[in-house]
Amino acid sequence: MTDAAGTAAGGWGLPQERRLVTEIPGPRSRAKFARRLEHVAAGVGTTLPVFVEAAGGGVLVDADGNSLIDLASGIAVTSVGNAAPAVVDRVVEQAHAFTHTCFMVTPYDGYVDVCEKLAELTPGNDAKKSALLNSGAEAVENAVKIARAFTGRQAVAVVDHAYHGRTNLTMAMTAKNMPYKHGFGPFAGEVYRAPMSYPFRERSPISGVEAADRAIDVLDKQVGATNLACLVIEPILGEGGFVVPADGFLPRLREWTDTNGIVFVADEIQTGFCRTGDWFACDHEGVVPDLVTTAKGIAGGFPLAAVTGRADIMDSVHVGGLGGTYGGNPVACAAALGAIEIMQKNDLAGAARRLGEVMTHRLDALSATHSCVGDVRGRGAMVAVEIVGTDGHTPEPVRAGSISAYCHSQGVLTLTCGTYGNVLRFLPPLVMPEPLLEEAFDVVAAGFDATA
Ligand code: PLZ
Repeated sequence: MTDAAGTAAGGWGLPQERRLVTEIPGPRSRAKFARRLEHVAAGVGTTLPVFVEAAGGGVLVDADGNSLIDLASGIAVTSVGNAAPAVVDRVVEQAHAFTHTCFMVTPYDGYVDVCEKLAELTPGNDAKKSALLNSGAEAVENAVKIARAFTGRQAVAVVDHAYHGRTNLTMAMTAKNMPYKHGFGPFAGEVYRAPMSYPFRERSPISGVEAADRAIDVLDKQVGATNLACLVIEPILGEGGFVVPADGFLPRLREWTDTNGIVFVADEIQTGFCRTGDWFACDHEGVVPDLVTTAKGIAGGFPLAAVTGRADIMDSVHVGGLGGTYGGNPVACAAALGAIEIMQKNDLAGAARRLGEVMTHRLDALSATHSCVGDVRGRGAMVAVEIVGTDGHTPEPVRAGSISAYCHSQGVLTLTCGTYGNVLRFLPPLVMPEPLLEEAFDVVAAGFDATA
């Protein structure tokens, strides 16, 4: 067991094991779920209806005493492990000192400390500044505000299969209709979509640079580069299916935005903070964005998000133009400082690479024996498998869902994603003990067999 996993497990005494004592969900979870249905709006979905009562390291313990292996991390959030002691201790200490002042009313150190860390850790060596917010969607909204203020332009470019959030502007920026947008329009204007590099679904092989030129052509012809305030792009698509663009795609887009005075915004909300085996996914190809949006992994489960970028761009907004009541809440900032400390001390980027090797190895083996495996892809501990029909191409969301449901029934929490809903994605906490990850993938493999 690694130091990080040892700390996470030891601190909270939760055995790092899969343990089933009832069917999933068990009777207590089912009773609680009935109450949930009575009181919680139907529009709020549920992936797996077990009620969690404790979580630590790589496991979730439910109301019936089942211990599930966590391959979701609350959608790429608890990278440092659930209830990581370094996070919890700082949170408790901060909560005893004070819980809120509103940074715009009276400032405090934690907010500034997080901004200093963000300047140090995000790509690029220019002077950088940050603004702190509550959610990923809010960070994306603010990045667009800042880009518009800086450029004096209005248009926003995004790509096919993108996911940027559920607020009105970010719904417009998100590609997928169901469930994110259906019936919720009208959407914000001045958002334009360009083709993405999606190697597995290209009709014929196309390089990253060619795919970028295809996107640039659409934006040049349909919007005009000089009308664009920003290009907002996830360096690896998250909800859209863990799509890794072909090498050269992001660098070519970066070059084009630079030449045309367009602010390049990397949405690293899902990919950031060691998830992909680097601090940020942009690091892999040496791409330095103008602005980076972060959230999720930043604070070990507390609601915190940020826009970080070149000081001259960040400072182009008038005083009072950015903010919000809770943005950079002191307790969330304390959590972030604890989470970042764990990532640095325990080299969680290295841990992500090792976990990624285990997962990729297991999925490659499945691909040799199961024709439904269309594509195995991802980077670091952000890995996915795209499930297809016998033609090797047609998306099979039902099969992906069945495999996921099998995993759930056996005590392994998996997620699906993708425009076609046919992608199984794996996001273990980066402190996951390797034997536990291997056990989880024994279950995943059995799920492929059981649904064949
Ligand atoms: N940008 C790249 O991944 C959030 C969404 C889950 P919020 N992804 C999980 C769901 O169904 O709502 C996300 C993301 C990227 C932005 C966001 C939005 O972040 O914190 O959920 O607002």
